[in-house]
Order: sequence, then C-alpha cells, then structure tokens
Amino acid sequence: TPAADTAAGDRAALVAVARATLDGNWEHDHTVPSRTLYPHQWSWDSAFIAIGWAHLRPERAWAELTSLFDAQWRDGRVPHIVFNPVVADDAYFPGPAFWATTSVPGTPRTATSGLVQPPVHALAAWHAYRRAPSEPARAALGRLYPRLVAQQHYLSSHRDVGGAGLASIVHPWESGLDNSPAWDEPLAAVPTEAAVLRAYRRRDIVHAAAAHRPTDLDYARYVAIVTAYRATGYRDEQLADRHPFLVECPLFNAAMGAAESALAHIAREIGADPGPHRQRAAAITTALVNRLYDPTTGTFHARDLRTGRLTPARTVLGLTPLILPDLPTTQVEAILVEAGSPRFGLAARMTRPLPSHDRTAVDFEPLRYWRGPSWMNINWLVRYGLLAHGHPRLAAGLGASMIELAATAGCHEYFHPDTGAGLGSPAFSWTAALLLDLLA
Ligand code: 2M8
Repeated sequence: TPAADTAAGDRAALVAVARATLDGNWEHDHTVPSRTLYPHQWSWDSAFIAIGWAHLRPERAWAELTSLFDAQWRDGRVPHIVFNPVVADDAYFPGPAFWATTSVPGTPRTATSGLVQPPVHALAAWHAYRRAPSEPARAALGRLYPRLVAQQHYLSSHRDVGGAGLASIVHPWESGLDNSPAWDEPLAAVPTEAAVLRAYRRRDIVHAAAAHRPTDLDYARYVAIVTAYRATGYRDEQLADRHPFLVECPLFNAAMGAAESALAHIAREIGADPGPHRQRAAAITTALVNRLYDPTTGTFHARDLRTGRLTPARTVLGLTPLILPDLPTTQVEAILVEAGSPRFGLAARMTRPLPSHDRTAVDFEPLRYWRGPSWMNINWLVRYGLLAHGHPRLAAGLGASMIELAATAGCHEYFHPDTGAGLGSPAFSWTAALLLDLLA
C-alpha cells in the first residue's frame, strides 16, 4: 500500500541519517559522542553506541567496548573519558593535562579522566550480543566478561561509602546527568573560591549556547570537586571524611544492579556461573529500594551522604530503577504512576518523550541540558524497563514518540521537551545508535 511504502521509505531515510551520524563520528577504534563538543571517548556513550553498531557493523560494537575497557584502571574503574592523544589538549575542557592521570599508579598509558559513569556496559553488551549473535561476538563477550566483573567489583567495594550496598558517585559528571536538579543541594554545599571561576576557559560554550549548558557556577564546583579528588591521586579511602560531594544516585545504582542481571545472562552464555550475579542483583535491588525509594513521594530520589537526606527533586532519574528486572511490584506501580503523571506524561499515545525533569516543577528549564530537555538514552532505558516489566503498549507509545522526535529534528544531543526542537550537538552518536535500535 502507498501508506506502507511511505513508512518504509521514512524508515530507510532515518536509518541512513543514523548510519551517517555514526560513520561520521567513528574514530579508528571508538566513536566520539560529537566531533565538536566531545572529541574523545566517553564511557556510557560507548555502551549506547555499541548497541547501534550491533545493527550496522557488529565488529565495531565489540571494538567500541574493547577500546574503552583497554583503558580500565588496575583497581577496576572504567574512566569516564578516554582521551585521544592526537586531539589537542584544549579541544575539550577539562583535557588530559588537567586530569593528570598518567602519573597516578595503576592507570593505563593512555590519558583518561579519574571519574566513572553509570555502569550500563554489561546491559549494553548483552543487548548488542542478542541483536547480532555470532561466534566472534561470543568470543568478544567472553573477553569482556572479567573486565565487566572487575568494574562491578570496583563500584561495590571502593565506592560503597555509605556501607549499605550501594555505590556513591563522587562528582555530578559521574551521574551522566551533570546539572540535574537532583544535585542542587549537595552541589550548593561544595565550597568554591571566586578565583576558580576565571582560572580556566570553558570549551563547551564555544560549540553550544551557554543558555543550553550548565552555568559558570556549576563549572566552578565541578572543577573544585575534581581538584579535591585529584589531590589524593583519585584514591577512594576515607572519602566520607574528606570528599565534598558524595551521593547515591538511583540511575547509577539501578545500572549497577541491572549489570549483575546482564552478567548472569552473559555468564550462562560463555559457560561461567550465573549464580553469584543473580545474588548480587537481588541485593542491589533491595538496597536501592531501602535507601532511595520514598513512599511519601512514591518515587526514587538521590541520597546526599553528607546530610544523610534524600534530595527533594523529582527528576527522570527516579523512573530509571524500572531497568531492574526484579524490582518489586510496589515500586514498579509507583514508577508507572509517577511516569504517567503530568510531571512526565508517559502514555500509550504521547506526543513527546519524557523530559529530564518534572515538567510541573518551578525549576524546570526546557532548554538547559539535564534540567528539562528530553534525551534519547534515558528514554531508551525507561522503555527497556517497560518491556522488562510487561508494559508493551506504554513502551510502544514511548518508542514512537522517540522516533518521531529524531525524524523531525535529526540526531541531536537533546531536544526541547515541548517543541521537539533539536538542542546541543546536531550529530550526536547515542541518539543515532539508539534510534537504530528502535527502528530494528
Ligand atoms: C556530558 O558530560 C560531559 C562531561 O562528562 C560534558 O558536559 O562535557 C553528559 O551529557 C554526559 O552524560 C555525556 O556522557 C557526555 C558526552 O556525551 O556529555
């Protein structure tokens, strides 16, 4: 039929745009998130990007993850940025000279950052494998497995600052949702000297509108927190006594739990024992519910370890524990209520994907980065959780709104949550990668 022809034509055109975006951002053994804003390799970007490559060129999915894990530190941490040595130091701020990791014991020869990002890699590796299983893919999965296990071990030991079985993030950059309102309270307590404000030049606002990015004050605090961590060689001992930012994030910990579930599948596939992974997945899920779920708001919040309190913002982070396959029914139902409310607008028929922050909040900012705009990766994760918990109609509604967004605006980094206008980088890798997954 003509209508079906059009739909097929639209789909082919969209696949072509996504493919061109990923091809344009491919760099020898990894994919940059964006040629202008982010000219190196980013940790959780690579995980989402691998899912896209699995549909086009599976060997690149494994090269992507392998190059990232080649930069894993001896303690198991997977750095959030792996710097490309041929790119000038001032192409991105903060660049390799600022992080100064190569003189730190236990780090790779390649310059990296000293922070981590949400551990979505095991989930992505398993998803990519299932999209394109083959013998070489199984072999690559087998080689990644011990590295994924070491990543989990780092997070559940060195980073369990609260002692309750969850990992703490030590910087907003570790959340991936850098300037989310979830960090406003803990960040406000970080001391910054006025001098810090002028001691460096931001590069992001050369490529993107300042009104769509974090503020200068945010950056001053980001720099102050890295400076504190760097001063001790990025060591994690006694963090509770000295580090200015320590937070348990719902998404980070949900990813850590979902990683154990994915590792159980991977272990079975490669002939290892899935049992310990299942046990750890269950323990993390229980800890997440006990520590970060607030029955009075009916959603998950971040916990500030310095005050012991849950932070009040109701951001999209609160919906992401849905990716945990064993999340109890009470919390699944509560997330569905929160997601379906005017705060987020999830429905079987919806015009726009979920925003990054509660639409009804006074500090909702539709243009500013993680304080309102819609992002493809978070929506992909929530959709994944909806499917895992048996809500195919809601997942289909969300998926259709995501495809529509990219079809209209292109593969942008983020999108205006009302108009759907593209924001940030116009050729952004994870948007393209996850679009390919939705179209498959
Ligand atoms: C953004 O974060 C970097 C710092 O890591 C930045 O703003 O310079 C975030 O959106 C983060 O989630 C993402 O991984 C990164 C690269 O796309 O950009």
